[in-house]
Amino acid sequence: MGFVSRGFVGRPEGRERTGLLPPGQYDIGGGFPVLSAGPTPRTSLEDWDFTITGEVDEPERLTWQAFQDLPHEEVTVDIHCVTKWSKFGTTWSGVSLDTLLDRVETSADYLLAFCDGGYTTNLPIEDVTDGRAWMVDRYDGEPLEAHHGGPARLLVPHLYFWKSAKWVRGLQLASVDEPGFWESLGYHIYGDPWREQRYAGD
Ligand SMILES: Nc1nc2c(c(=O)[nH]1)N[C@H]1C(S)=C(S)[C@@H](COP(=O)(O)O)O[C@H]1N2
Ligand SMILES: [Mo]
Repeated sequence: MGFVSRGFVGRPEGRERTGLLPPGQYDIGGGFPVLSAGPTPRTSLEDWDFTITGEVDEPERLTWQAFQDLPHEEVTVDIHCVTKWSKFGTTWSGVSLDTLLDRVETSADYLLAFCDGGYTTNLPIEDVTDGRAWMVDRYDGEPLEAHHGGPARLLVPHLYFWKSAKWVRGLQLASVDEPGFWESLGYHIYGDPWREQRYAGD
């Protein structure tokens, strides 16, 4: 029975843990490395907000309380870092990007997530809708620790983990796919671990 983890029993929405390793990855087991391009920013929850801007009819702004009041889902998924570690069966809780993007009218096809500290990452909207991405504020039943992206971060588990931006403060919607931080530095514009899209040209 040891193999029956919480993520293994049916959960309707989202991509669940598969126990499969994408090419070139290894299982890090119980570890959970911290990978940050700069210092951990600290924004108080009173000052925190989440905005959806850019090509939208009306920009949206949520306070921390308004974000908390949105329906949260628990998801258990595998994550895959471009530095080659993967971690199976990570459990998070957060707001589906379907729920967040339903709050604006847009014809945009892409978004750029922006963060405290200046990090950005680009994503097709198709990749963050239909139960494939969340703004998570809890990990393993606890509030998300600051070094792992708290108060809230993106979780886009079907792409390399650099797309799961930490300390996210908003989404800028656009009709063009603008490279974010790592994508501008030679990492792949899309980053599918199953196709091993680590670097531009892969
Ligand atoms: N804001 C921000 N988000 C970020 C990063 C970062 O440096 N800044 N690093 C990315 C990378 S490369 C990875 S692998 C994951 C690491 O998340 P973790 O530190 O919780 O393991 O966060 C991603 N999100
Ligand atoms: Mo990473």
